[in-house]
Amino acid sequence: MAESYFDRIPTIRYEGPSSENPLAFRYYEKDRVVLGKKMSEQLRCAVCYWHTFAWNGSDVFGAGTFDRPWHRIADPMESAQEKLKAAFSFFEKLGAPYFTFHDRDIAPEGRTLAESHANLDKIIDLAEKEMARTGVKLLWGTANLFSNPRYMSGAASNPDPEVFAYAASQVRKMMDVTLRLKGENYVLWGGREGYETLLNTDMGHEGDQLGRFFTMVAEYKHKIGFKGHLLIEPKPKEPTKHQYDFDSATVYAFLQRYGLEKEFKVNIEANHAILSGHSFQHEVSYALANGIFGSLDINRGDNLLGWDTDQFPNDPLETALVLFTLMSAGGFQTGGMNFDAKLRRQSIEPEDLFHAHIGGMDVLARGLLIAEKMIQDKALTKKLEQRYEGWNQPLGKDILAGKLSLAELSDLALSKGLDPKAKSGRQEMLENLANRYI
Ligand SMILES: [Mn+2]
Repeated sequence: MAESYFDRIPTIRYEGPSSENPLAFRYYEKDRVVLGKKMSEQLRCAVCYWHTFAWNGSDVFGAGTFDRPWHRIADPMESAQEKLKAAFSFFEKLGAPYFTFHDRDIAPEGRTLAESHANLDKIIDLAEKEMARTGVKLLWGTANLFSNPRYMSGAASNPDPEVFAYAASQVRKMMDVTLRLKGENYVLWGGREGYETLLNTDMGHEGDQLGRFFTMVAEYKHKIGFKGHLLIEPKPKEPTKHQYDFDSATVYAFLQRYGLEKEFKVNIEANHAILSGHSFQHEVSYALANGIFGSLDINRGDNLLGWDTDQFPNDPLETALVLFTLMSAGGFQTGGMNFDAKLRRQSIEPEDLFHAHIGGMDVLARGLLIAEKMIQDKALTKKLEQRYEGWNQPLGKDILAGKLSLAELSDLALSKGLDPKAKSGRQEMLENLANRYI
């Protein structure tokens, strides 16, 4: 290619909220210190390879709409090299500190498993050089255990143990690659781990298979000395009717059943949270409360559509409330904000990829600044603490310390003639208060 795909796009810079330049940040100011760290270090934004460089804009009704030059190259390895060059030029111009990928996004599947591994090694040699050249880091790696028809009945939960073994080889390889590239986490998304009908599914058996797979992954992590977190990404409904990793609570129960709750955390996606019937903030709060919060796939769904639309985030209040929850708990450790988000099919030009990511990073930055005000003012936190203040009094403390039995509490309620009065939850007042920070 004589001209690179993103040549006409300038390096994106911070110009402040009054800027009218659509190819500039209005809030994302990477070195600005927010809550004790640089904005770039608090948000840890990552660009995903699959939607942004591998997907061609196709949907179930029609062909790809994006005319990406690397998709026109017939030789799959040459195409992968051009895609890699374009991807790193995108990361550099955008100024995103991290990226994420599946094995099959970055290098093509070969005729055999061994050839697939060899293809991956060749492209990873080049990726390693690009990472050194640009300073862009790997937030996490993962293996695609869902696209190839061999996985149509699941990977680890497949009725055929040979498919399980094939998946094990892919995951082992990608864990090695993630370690080599100093990736900060390793992700497992259930993909096709789930079922359509119990007429052909032994749910208990498939659970044991999945538990065994995760156990092997945890053992291998320790064997190779990978220090990052292992993350499971909950998702309901799609692609199978019943997905085993439905939501954070389901994942946590599963991990506890197989004694893996200290080995895995969750990678929570905004759109998946909505599809499971929760809010994004609920899923984040649940994971934090149970010590399994890991990382975020940042995107949004559509209120009118019941599937995974994976749109770029654009709601400052929703983002601020999630960041308020996360930052109040100390923020990310090894996780970050991965844009698992894709353009609409009609957004066909190179600059549309920039508009999408600039908007996403700006809404996160704005949300972070709002969350900072909420945390510093303490008004919301104080109201919450006041609501539970009874638990700091002797009765509440004794209950939680296990000093009173059910019968003793009953005797106490009767002897003191307890008659607790209902207190307002003040929801509307609190909603008004939250809106004042915007
Ligand atoms: Mn999604």
